[in-house]
Amino acid sequence: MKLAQIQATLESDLADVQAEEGLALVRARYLGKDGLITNLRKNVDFSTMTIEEKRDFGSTFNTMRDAAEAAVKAAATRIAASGRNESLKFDFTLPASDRRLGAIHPIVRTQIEIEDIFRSMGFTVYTGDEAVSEFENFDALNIPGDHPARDMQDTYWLENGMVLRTHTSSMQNRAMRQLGAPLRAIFPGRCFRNEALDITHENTFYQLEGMMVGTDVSVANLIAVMRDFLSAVFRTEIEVRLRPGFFPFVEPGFELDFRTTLGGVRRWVELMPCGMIHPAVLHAGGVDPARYSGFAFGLGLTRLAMLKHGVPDVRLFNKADLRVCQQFQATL
Ligand code: FA5
Repeated sequence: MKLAQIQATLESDLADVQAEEGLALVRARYLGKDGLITNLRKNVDFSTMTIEEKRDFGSTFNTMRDAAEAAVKAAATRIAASGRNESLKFDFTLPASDRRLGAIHPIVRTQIEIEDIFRSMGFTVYTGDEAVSEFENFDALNIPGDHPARDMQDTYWLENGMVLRTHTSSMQNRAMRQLGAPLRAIFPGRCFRNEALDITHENTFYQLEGMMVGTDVSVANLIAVMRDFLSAVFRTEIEVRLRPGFFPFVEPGFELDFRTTLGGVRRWVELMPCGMIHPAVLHAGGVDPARYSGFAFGLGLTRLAMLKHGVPDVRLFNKADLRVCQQFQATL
């Protein structure tokens, strides 16, 4: 092959190559031990050449070899910059270079914060099951089969007779049986109701239940714990008030409101039902109601996350809409 021909094929071979592996082959073909350019020198019979001819050949050869090396180097740079180096294997041990790593979901984030606050007040975090027995979800909570309160929580029944828990109160019985009295525990988790969906109702949402059982636990303890807890969540002094509320598993039962300045307006916000645990519920959990009393509350964790982060529609939480998620990425 003539010099000009070798140069031309080298250029076209380099233009075609897309990966480091291919480039190594091209380099070997021209500049390797048995390469087309290398062989040009091997095949010359220097014995028949004058000194001048030898000098000319040496200079032409060196120029050509250096130009070929430079062209191979330029191709290597191009391949690296294109990011299409197929010969590179993905190394899972490398540290992440992309800092957009995602963020903790605002509900989970709120849950973690609340767990920390309650742990600091001596509460245990207790997780339960999402599928529970009818007994745990209803009967143990003083809601027998014919009780109208069952209709208020439109229930998903499983074929095996169990239910997708409609509220985290379904953990109360199990906690009393397993932990015994006295106890302080919270149970965060997902609940399910066959609801008509709107901006405040999802069929899958989070609650965070809490209970404190001891020898002389009173409504005053309930108010104090709730006030401290909410002040820690909102990082400002919070006032609370109780209004009467009805749930078969508490007596007396309350709706708890809190007051703070949200969105520039100082107002009462309805937050959670709570009350003193009904003696029948203590009894069903193996706790002697003559000796122990306690309070329980059922916080709408999803609703609290909405309040805390100004989310206007509960359905946004379950939609996995990146435009929503990315806002939390920036703020959390
Ligand atoms: C209960 O579920 C009771 N178990 C709470 C309770 C616990 C009372 C302990 C007394 C003692 P309720 O159905 O009101 O109560 O639900 C409690 C909270 O869960 C509501 O205030 C609301 O914040 C939230 N919640 C209820 N249904 C939904 C829903 N479909 N979507 C989102 N949040 C909901």
